[in-house]
Amino acid sequence: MTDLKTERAEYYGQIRRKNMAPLWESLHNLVPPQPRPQAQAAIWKYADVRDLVMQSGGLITAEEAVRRVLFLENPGLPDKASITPALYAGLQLIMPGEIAPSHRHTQSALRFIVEGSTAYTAVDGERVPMKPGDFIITPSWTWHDHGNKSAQEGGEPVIWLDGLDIPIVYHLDQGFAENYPDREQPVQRQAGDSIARYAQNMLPVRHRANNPTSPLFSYPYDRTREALDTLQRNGELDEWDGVKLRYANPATGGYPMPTMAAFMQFLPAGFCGRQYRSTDATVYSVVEGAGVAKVGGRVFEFAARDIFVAPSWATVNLDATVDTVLFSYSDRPILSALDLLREERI
Ligand code: 1HN
Repeated sequence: MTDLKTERAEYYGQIRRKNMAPLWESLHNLVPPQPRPQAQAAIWKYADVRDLVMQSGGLITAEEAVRRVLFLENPGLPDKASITPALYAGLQLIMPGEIAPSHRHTQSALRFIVEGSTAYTAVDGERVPMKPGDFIITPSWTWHDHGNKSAQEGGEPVIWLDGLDIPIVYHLDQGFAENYPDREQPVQRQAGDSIARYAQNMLPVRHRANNPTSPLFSYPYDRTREALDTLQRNGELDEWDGVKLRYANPATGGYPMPTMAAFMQFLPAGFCGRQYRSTDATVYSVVEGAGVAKVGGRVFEFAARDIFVAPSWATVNLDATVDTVLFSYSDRPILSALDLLREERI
């Protein structure tokens, strides 16, 4: 027995020197009966992190930082700039009068505005206002810069949640980036242009609806909230999800971007959600209200502006103590495209 062990160890040493390894030693880890995420369920309480985000405003300018962001790192994925294996999350701060300079990259980004109303983001020549609860996309390879009103114009610090596909793009060695020659890209379309073209249940007459990226950049919260509110008043209530909608590419009905899905859901006061799980690890941002999220074995009491994450295949129960609205995003389009997505309503 010991002889065989020694013999095998020697043999493993020999094959390692040839850049090979024995599958039989790792087969059970490589092909588990169900996902065993290294990512953990975790919560970032806004009350704990807001001051730290604000402090960064006194330590570095947006110009120097390029993007002044504290990213939220999953405690099970240290040093990987990952909140889930595929996705990144960060809290970005822009102070009055600042500009975060224009650039573009292959990574896709979404912005979910958390606090402050005076900033804008420019995407492909159009400036889009940023208001709390708005969902805004910066598709792959689109020029983008952010700005804020000056203090004299009433500018206030603005904080948003960035969601990007950084880890998966990094893992696939697909990162390309460029800086725009000027700090800001020129404004080429008037404010409201993309909403007028794409958010009125109409499309430009010759629009070709085959792009996997939404032509609509901004999904303002007042419209989202009204939709959820109407459905709720009309009696819609799923026992798992409450009232839940998915953000769509209006030209195709598909996801807003090829790598990230986003959702908004309303949970009425007293809602006690049934157990759910899915293989898309999901980041939640609390828009309004308060409640309890049970994620795997963990119990998170959440309040407005908190952020929490559910790993792949972790069970999730959502309870609301008062009327609650949750934004969430995940890598669902990737899993769907690869025919890997599984979900279970328990
Ligand atoms: C980026 O371009 C932004 O444009 C935010 O606001 C976060 C993280 C990594 C790489 C690029 C932005 C980012 C980023």
